[in-house]
Amino acid sequence: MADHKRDVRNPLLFECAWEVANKVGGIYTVIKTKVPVTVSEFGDRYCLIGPLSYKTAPMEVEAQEATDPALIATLDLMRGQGVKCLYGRWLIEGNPRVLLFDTGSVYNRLDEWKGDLWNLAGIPTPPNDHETNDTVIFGYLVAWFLGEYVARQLDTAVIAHFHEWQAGLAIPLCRKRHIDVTTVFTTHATLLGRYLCAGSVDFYNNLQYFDVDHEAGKRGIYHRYCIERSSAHCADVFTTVSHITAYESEHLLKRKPDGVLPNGLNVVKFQAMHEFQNLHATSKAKINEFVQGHFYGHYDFDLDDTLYMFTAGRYEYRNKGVDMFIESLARLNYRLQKAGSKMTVVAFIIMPAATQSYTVEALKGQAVTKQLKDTVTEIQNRIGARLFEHAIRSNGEHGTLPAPEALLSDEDKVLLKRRIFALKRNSLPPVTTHNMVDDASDPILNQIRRVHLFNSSSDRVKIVFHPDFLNSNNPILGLDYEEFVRGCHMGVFPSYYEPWGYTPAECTVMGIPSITTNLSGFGCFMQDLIEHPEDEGCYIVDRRLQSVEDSVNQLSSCMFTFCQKTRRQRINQRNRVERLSPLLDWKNLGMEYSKARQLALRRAYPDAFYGAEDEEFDFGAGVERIPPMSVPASPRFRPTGMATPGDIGTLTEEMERLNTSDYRGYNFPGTADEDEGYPFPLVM
Ligand code: G6P
Ligand code: 1S3
Repeated sequence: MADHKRDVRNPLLFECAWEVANKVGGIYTVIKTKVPVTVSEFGDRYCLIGPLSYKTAPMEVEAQEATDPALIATLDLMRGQGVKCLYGRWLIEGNPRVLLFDTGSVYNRLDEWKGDLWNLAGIPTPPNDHETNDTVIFGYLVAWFLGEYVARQLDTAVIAHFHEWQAGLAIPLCRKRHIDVTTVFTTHATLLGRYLCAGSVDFYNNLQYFDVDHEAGKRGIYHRYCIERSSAHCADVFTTVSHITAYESEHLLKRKPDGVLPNGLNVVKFQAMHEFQNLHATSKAKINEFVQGHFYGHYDFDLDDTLYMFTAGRYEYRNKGVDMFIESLARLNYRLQKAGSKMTVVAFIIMPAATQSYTVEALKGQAVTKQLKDTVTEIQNRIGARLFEHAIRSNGEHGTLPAPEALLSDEDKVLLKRRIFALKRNSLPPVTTHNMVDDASDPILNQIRRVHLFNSSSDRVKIVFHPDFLNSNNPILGLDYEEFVRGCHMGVFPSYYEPWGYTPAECTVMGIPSITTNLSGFGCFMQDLIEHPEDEGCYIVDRRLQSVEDSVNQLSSCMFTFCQKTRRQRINQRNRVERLSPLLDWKNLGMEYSKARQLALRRAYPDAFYGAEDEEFDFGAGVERIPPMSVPASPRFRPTGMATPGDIGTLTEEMERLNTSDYRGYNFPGTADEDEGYPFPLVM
C-alpha cells in the first residue's frame, strides 16, 4: 500500500453490484433495503456503483453534478475518453449517491481488456458470452475509476465492497495494479453450486470431492468460475450470506470466507398489531375475487374455509424446490380427501417463465364474474330505488312493505339468468393463467400432470401457476407481490439450493407463516437462533438428514397440520411470526457489514490500528435478542448469547485460526465427527 497515511476512522465506501438501480433478482433487494442503514453510517461518504441501464435508470436515478473535486476530475477524465456514465441520487429510501457506467459506451475496448485479463491473470474469455463481456467491461471500468479516484483523493481510506462475480472482476485488477483501496467481496451463491444443484448430483455430500475446474469446464463456465474465484481470493475480506454457502464456498472457491453477512430487510413496524392483520384481510379479499373468477363454474368451495398457499421466485425448478412442493401438494390433497376435510387449499406458483399471452379461459373467468357482479350491482340499485319509491308513496300509512316478487322485475330476472348461464363451463379451471411457450416440456406443468392435480371439484388442493411477475395492473391476479403475500396464509419454499432465501424472510416480516428447509441460509439462520421455530410459524423441513420421501412427507404433514388450525390459531400464529421481524432487520444485521469493513481496513492498514486499543472495534458486539413481550407468546431463543450467526465469532481478525467446524448449525463433512463415519445418508 502507499506510503502516505489515509484516515481510517472516516473511510469512504463504494459498494458495487450489477443490481444497483437495476433489478434482476435478490441482490437488488439486498442493496436497496440496506441503503438506509449504510447511509446513516456513512452519509455522503457512501456511493453505489452499478451498470447504466437506460430502461430503468431514468426512473430510478436523479442526475446531479458531483461536488467532490477528486470525483469531478476522475469523471471528467473518463468521459473525455468516451465513457458514458450517470452520477446522481438513487431515488430510494436513504437517497444515496450513485454512479452508473454505460458498459456499451466502451465496447470498442473489449478485446483490449480481454487480452489484458489473459496476460494479467490467465483468465480466458470466449467471444460470445455476453454476460461475461459485460462483466469484463464493467470490471475494467470500476478498477479504472477507483485507480484514478484514489490517486486524487489521498487523505481518506477507501473501502470498495463488491457483490457477486459480475461485479467482482475489479478486485483482482485492483490488487494487480496496487490500487490503494481495501476490498470486500460478498458472494450470494457460487456459480458451480447453482449449476451442480440444478442437475442431479448429490451436492452436499460430495462438496469436498468435486474436481472444480473439470466441473466448471464441463458446463462451459470455466471462465466465469475463474472470475468468481479470483474475486474471492484477491479480496482483503471474503464473505457470503449464510453458513451453508460459506461451507460451499470453501470447497468450491477454495477460500474459507472470513464471515457471514446475513441478508436483512428494511422492517417497517406498525404502531398496532392489528394493522398488519387488517392488511391480511384486505389483501385476501382481493385474492378471493381472483379465485371466484378463476374457479367459476367449478367454484364449489367456501372461501371461509379456503387457505392460500404459495411459492415464488426465479424459475429454478429443482433448486427452489418446486418439485417437492407439487409432490407434497398431491399428498396433501389425498390426506384432506381421506380426512373428509372441508378445507380447500389454493396453491399458487409464481415463477416467471416464457409465455405468449394470458389464456382465454383465465381472462374469460375474470370477465364473466365481473359481468355478474356488475349486473348484481345494477339490480341491487334498481331494487333499492323500487323500495324507496314504495316507502315514500305509502305516506306513512299502514307501514306496508312491497311484495318481494315485485322488487325483481322480469327484465332483471332475464338479465340475471343470462349472467348465470354464462358461468356454465365444460372444462376444468385452468392450472395456468398463461399460454406457455414450452407447454409440453415445462417441468412445473409436467409435474402437475404427473400428480393429476387438475383442479377437479373433488380435489381439495387446487393449483394456479402464474408464470409471470405479479403486478397490480395485471388483468389477472392484479396485486403487487407484497399485497399478494400479505393476503396469503402461508409461503412454501422447500429449496434444495438457496444461499439465503428472501421469500420466507419477507413472509416473516409481513407476519405470514412460511415453510423452508435446512438447506436454505434463512432456514438455518432461524433454526440457529430460535429453539422451536415451528412454534413461531417458521417451519423448517429437513432436506439434509432424511430421504427425499421423508422430506416430502414432512412437508405435506406440515401443510396438513396447518389446514387443521382454526382462524383464531392462524391469527395468533401470524402475530408470533411478525414478532420475529427484528431478527431480520438491517438495523441489527447491518452490524455484520460494519464488521466486514472494519476487518478490511485493519488488513489493509494494520499500522493505522497499531496501539489504538482504546478505540478497538468491538467484533464481538452484536444484536440484542428481541426483548420478551407478553408470556407465553415470546419466542424462545437458543442460548448462544448474540442474536446473529455473524456474531458468533465468524468475523474476527484471527480467522486463520478457525477451521471448518466454525460453521453453525451443520454437521459438515470435514468437522470433528468425520472420523466416526460419513455423517449423511445419501439422500438424492
Ligand atoms: C385478520 C383480520 C380478521 C380476519 C382474519 C382472517 O386477522 O384482522 O378480521 O378475520 O384476518 O384470518 P384468516 O386466517 O382466516 O385469513
Ligand atoms: C441469490 O439469489 P438467488 O435466488 O439466485 O441471492 C439472494 C440474495 O442474497 C439470496 O437470497 C438467494 O438465496 C440467492 O439465490
